[in-house]
Amino acid sequence: IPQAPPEFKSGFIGIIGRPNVGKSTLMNQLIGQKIAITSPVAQTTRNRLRGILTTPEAQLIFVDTPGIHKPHHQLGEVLVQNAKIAIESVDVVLFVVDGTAVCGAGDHFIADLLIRSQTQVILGINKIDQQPADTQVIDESYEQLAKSHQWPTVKFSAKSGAALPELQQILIEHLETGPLYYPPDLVTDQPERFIMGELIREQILLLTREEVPHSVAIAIDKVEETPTITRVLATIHVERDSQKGILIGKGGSMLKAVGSAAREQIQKLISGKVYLELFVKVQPKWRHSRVSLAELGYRV
Ligand code: GDP
Ligand code: K
Ligand code: MG
Repeated sequence: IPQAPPEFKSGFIGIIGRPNVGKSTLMNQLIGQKIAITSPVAQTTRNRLRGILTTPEAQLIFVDTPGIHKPHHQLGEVLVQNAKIAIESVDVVLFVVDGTAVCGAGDHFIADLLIRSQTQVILGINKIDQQPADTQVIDESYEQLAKSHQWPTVKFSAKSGAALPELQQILIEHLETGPLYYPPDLVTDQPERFIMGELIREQILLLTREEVPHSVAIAIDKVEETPTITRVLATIHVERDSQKGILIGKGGSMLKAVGSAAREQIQKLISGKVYLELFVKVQPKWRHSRVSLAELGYRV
């Protein structure tokens, strides 16, 4: 890693917020590459994932986190615990809220967590591209929150990119001078294999019925590079036979749809041709077992 110039700024920025406020979309936009999967489904993001943005003056290391909500089962508790650790271990928290709705109980729950930590907070109001014509009530609800804690506020759209340069500038202003933590051309701390698995999971989230998505875990069994094509073998673990049935679909149609969409995404990721082969395996109740969670690569 090259040495940073004298005035260079760097640091870790935790992206925190309720599910579906656009945290992962924002990180992808800021770093300019899709490394975090996004979808309208809550709990799309399971692991903490770093996205790295290096400019001539700064290196911003974004930590994307699963949305914070009240836990219902063991995976949920692990997710909230990880979010709390993320808050403590970063230099700045970017608290993302949904600008299309007023500040709600879920936002206040997170605000309480943030106040109890010592970390500097910046309030980010997202989705301004979709705000209703009269935003006064919405704006006031967030202004009140920001004012009582003296949080700087930025409004932007992760989707359209509006005001993201301003957001980036404010974030840099709140970082201290520091070293390059990662090589300037690196965009994520995760291995390519992990992102491949996530891109497969994203298509399952987008294409299958509600009960399936939360029960899947992807294992990349093999990545074989030849001069012309990259061959990827992956296993989709589900909890029940019925979910396996849904995932495979009539005559294999669902698995085929998931596979061809995921293949296109993986091709973009590696900028090359991909042959993707998917298997489905039933592994009951993996969500409740710490051993299985660890085996499948989740931090427990
Ligand atoms: P996360 O759960 O907070 O990581 O949210 P995601 O990034 O997965 O996004 C949740 C949904 O909100 C997706 O359907 C996104 O396309 C959508 N979304 C994210 N940012 C914006 C935005 O700026 N404007 C609009 N209109 N939609 C957005
Ligand atoms: K989501
Ligand atoms: Mg996310």
